[in-house]
Amino acid sequence: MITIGQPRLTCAEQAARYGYYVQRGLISAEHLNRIRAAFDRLQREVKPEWDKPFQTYYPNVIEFDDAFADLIDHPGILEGVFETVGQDAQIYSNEILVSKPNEGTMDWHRDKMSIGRHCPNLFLKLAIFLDHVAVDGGATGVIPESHLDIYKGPEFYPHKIDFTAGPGDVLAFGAATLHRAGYHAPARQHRPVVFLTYIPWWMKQPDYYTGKRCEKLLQSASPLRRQLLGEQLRPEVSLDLHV
Ligand SMILES: O=C(O)CCC(=O)C(=O)O
Repeated sequence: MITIGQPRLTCAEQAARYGYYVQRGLISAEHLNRIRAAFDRLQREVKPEWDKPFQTYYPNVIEFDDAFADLIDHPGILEGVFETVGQDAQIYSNEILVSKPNEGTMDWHRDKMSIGRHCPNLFLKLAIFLDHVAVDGGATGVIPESHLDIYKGPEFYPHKIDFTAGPGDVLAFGAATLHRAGYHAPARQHRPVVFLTYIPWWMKQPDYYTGKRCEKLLQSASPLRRQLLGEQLRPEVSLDLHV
């Protein structure tokens, strides 16, 4: 194959350089339909952990329906995650955040700076979009290169990107990357996004993550899924080697 121009950056290279990467149309239409049906059922059957005027939060959704669980080891998702976090990746958290029409925007913020100040992209949060999200529909914003100087905040704001997503798009960003949910106009639909966060094996999962103890998930889990759930590292993955 003849390559003309510059080689494309890998996901890990984009994360290192810009603090985020994008995978457009990664989730198939069939899987998205399953996810939408599961989300409808979730809304009917589960009381959210919190329900604020601008946002509703459902944690640990992978335990609720296989449509969500099947995202954690989706080959395209793992390609970027393994490149960026490493072959020893596991889940840190998994939730759905529903943005709702609001008067303003969420504040720009960074996640888990105890991790992010040392190794920003080893705490990698993936936003997985079910539907088209317009620029005024609660679009997730990220600020390129904001992970490069954690002591700066407002100086970065003019350089924001509001991510206008399509169905099945994935936006992945590290802990130190400034991000937020943007303006959500009254006429726009509620905006559910599945968030999956991955960390390396040696980092601690939080207490509120319960997938590791979920019998239903563990019973049928492949060795790869057991690792991702945080139960057992795959035998072929060694923490003493870098691959
Ligand atoms: O809902 C969004 O688009 C942003 C979510 C967010 O800021 C977060 O998960 O920390």
